[in-house]
Amino acid sequence: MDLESIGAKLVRGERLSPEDGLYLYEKAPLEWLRDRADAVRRSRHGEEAYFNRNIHFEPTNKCVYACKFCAFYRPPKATEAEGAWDYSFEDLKKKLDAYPVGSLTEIHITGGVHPDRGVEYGEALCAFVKEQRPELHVKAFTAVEITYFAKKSGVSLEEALGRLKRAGLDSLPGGGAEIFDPEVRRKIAGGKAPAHTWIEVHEAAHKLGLLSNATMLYGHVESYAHRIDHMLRLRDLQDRTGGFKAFIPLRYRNESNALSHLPEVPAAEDLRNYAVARLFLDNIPHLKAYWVMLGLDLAAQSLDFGVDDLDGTVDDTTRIYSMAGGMAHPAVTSGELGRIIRSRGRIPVERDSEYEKIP
Ligand code: V47
Ligand code: SF4
Repeated sequence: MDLESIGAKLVRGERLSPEDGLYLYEKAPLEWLRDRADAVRRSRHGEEAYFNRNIHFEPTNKCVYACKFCAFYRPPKATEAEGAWDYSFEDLKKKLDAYPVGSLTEIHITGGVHPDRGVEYGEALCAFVKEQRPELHVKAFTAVEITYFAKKSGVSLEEALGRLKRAGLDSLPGGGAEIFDPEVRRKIAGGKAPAHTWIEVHEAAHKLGLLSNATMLYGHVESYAHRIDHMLRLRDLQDRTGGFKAFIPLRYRNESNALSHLPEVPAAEDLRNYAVARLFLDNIPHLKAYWVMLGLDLAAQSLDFGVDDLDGTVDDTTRIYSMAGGMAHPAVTSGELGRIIRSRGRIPVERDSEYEKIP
């Protein structure tokens, strides 16, 4: 195996094997990866790069789990003085009311896994958003939250998803995937839904017509082989269902958590990872650089390494990254996202949550 034979496969539009993927992570020069990933990206999306106008809502940071990388969670009995929050539907209404109709297209809802909440809570929350703002796409609840809802309410994953969909859920975010390998998962996220359950939730969602995203948390204790294994499991599921819209690699940030002794990977590693993801995951259409995690400069650079989507305006409504060492108040206007995209010679396109262009 060498770069020439992998390059020839890419030219022929042939799928890369796990061995090819590993070789690219370990041996390919960054410029080589950039040029190949950029060519594949261009063949799918031309010169266009996407963004949307969204906010996040994180109902609570109280969580029955204690993932080692997580700076956001607090134990369920924690008080406000200890940094815990638990917003009411009235609080959510106030947040929504701050945005005039037409200024947003999506709300992204995810948070800690509250011990008392089952699927009834998820249904009520989706229905409340739809009642307040029927025009918003509700992308809500990771597979980990949905697994807990189902267990708490004593229903199957299919039933939980069906009920959430009927209440107003439109799609699932990609969180909770972390790294699928059981040994790594045990070390960093022991206790929460295992890989096969995460996959089952997304498979069941896709079968119900709910689209979803997939993430990968990298740059902590995993190896390149673990990243390839993770993407292979996603690629296999996507072959079965076609329900993933975007893949979102998330670099481990090391502030205020139980793994703070681990250094963060350098920017070149983020770019390498985007490029390999674009080349290896040949069946997930969009590769998203979540600028909140990367910062705007690196997010702009990532557009040259296979990325075609920068996520949304966010408007300082998420604390998952700010608490872990990301930007303190993550917010940009759609104009700023447009300027960043144009700075890399690309055409900014506002999209809805299913990647339809908004004129
Ligand atoms: O699953 C938590 C990650 C995820 C840290 O679907 C951390 O459009 C790095 O999934 N360092 C939640 N990462 C966020 C998420 C997401 C974000 C944006 C868009 C979408 C989408 C999904 O955040 C968790 C976990 O992997 N995370 N703590 C940390 N210290
Ligand atoms: Fe809880 Fe999610 Fe943080 Fe894990 S990553 S501790 S499940 S909030």
